[in-house]
Amino acid sequence: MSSTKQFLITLAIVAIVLPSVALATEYKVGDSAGWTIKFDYANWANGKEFRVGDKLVFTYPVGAHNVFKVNGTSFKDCTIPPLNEALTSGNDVITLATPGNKWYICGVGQHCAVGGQKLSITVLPAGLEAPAPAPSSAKGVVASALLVLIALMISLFTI
Ligand SMILES: *[C@@H]1O[C@H](CO)[C@@H](O)[C@H](O)[C@H]1NC(C)=O
Ligand SMILES: [Cu+2]
Repeated sequence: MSSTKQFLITLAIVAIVLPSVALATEYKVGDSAGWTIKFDYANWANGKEFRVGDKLVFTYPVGAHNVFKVNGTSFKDCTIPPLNEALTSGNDVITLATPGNKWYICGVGQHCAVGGQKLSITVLPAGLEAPAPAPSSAKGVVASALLVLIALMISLFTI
């Protein structure tokens, strides 16, 4: 096998493997406000594209808040799970492992029920095969570039 061909095969493999790594995004929940009460997390999540492999980072002063992953019913009703299920580090990183709807609430006092400290997101599958990303997003540009690269590889191989 020629070294050019080996190089192209290596590139093709990188192009296929890379997206799941390079395109992972870390979302700081609430941006500069962090994880707190009286913040519109529905509005914060609106328009964002969460994918498997992306991370959520909940930041707050230790003891002031916590994070529970709950189901849709508990989210709606602000039902607080047992305290030993809470994330409490003040810098809680959650890697989104599966597609679907995910719900997070704060279990301190009435923060969820009264303070609106609750986040609901929809996680999309990882990779390029999922619904087309918005063309303006950086992710979309990188993904498109990779698709072009892969198409180029295939055409080179068939010459
Ligand atoms: C949601 O979670 C609560 C508390 O863990 C549980 O009692 C309830 O059965 C769950 N509901 C569904 C629909 O899974
Ligand atoms: Cu709280």
